Amino acid sequence: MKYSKSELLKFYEQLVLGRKYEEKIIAFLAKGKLQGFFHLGIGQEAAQVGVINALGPDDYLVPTHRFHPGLANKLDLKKLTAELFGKSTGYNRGKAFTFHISSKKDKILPVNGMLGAGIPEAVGYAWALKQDKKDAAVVCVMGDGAASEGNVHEGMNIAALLNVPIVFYIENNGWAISNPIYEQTKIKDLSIRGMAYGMPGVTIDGNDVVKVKETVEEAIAKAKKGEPSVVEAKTYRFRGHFEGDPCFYRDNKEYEEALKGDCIKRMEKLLLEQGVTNMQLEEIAESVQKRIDEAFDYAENAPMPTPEETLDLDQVYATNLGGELL
Ligand SMILES: Cc1ncc(C[n+]2csc(CCOP(=O)(O)OP(=O)(O)O)c2C)c(N)n1
Repeated sequence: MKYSKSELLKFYEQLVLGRKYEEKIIAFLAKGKLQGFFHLGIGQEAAQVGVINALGPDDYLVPTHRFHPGLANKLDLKKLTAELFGKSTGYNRGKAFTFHISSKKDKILPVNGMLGAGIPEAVGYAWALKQDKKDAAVVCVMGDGAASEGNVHEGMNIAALLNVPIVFYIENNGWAISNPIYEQTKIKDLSIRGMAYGMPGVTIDGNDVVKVKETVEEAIAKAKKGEPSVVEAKTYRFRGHFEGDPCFYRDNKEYEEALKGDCIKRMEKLLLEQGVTNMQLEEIAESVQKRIDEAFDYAENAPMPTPEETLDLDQVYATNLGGELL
């Protein structure tokens, strides 16, 4: 194994942080302490944590509406949580909520609410990096459903043509709301779509955090040399499309099968084989839970934006452009 025990433990900690962060969101929704439309990435932590670890300090990320486990590991947990609560100390002063959180400082670009429409925007960011001769790339995340939108294909085509530094990262969780991947497209691996535009593509196991990190790292290095590509990470959406979705359309057997490949259980098995004790794993889980609880306490007690702040159109505009307002 190329990674030391402490490096693997760090991955484990990040996966657990992503999982427990969203479990806390579920608990708060159930208590009515948090409101809104949440799309959770439970089950998809490795596919997100791997990407976060592949990014260099100058690289940009365009996440999705389901990227909380990744963002929890990239951003300040208190400011992130305050944003989910719509508070004025959140990343975007409560104006972005879960969908559009962005941070210039952390190079997190905003998500476009129109599925797939953000992909040509991401290509534009990457093209700007190239024009400015920056040694940096954009990782543009999208779901399997988004990958079938027309905008994505326009974006991929122009990115390949202009050799812009971008990685198209498809986080394939098997479902687009109630539409399973096998009813959406005839192809088995979405990464082959790159071929149509003259770009390489690779499909990987998205529940293997190390594999995701290494593959995206390599794709970023190539993107910086003017070789964009497609990476598809196959994973599974454990929850419904949104919190409150009863998921009647999905066969429970499929879900139960997917649980066997849970990325956290896999990492636990690997660590135990390497001599890590259950006690060590529990200690990690406890310290992560403490950080999450503190972030939620902070967010609950943070001030709401004032009416003046809410109506400040400059702030609304800046938020939509990915401006960090604090
Ligand atoms: C243009 C457009 N059509 C439909 C929607 C509604 N919508 C929101 S999420 C979603 C499914 C997305 O599926 P996928 O890209 O696989 O991502 P996932 O939600 O599974 O992470 C749809 C259809 C939208 N936001 N924009």
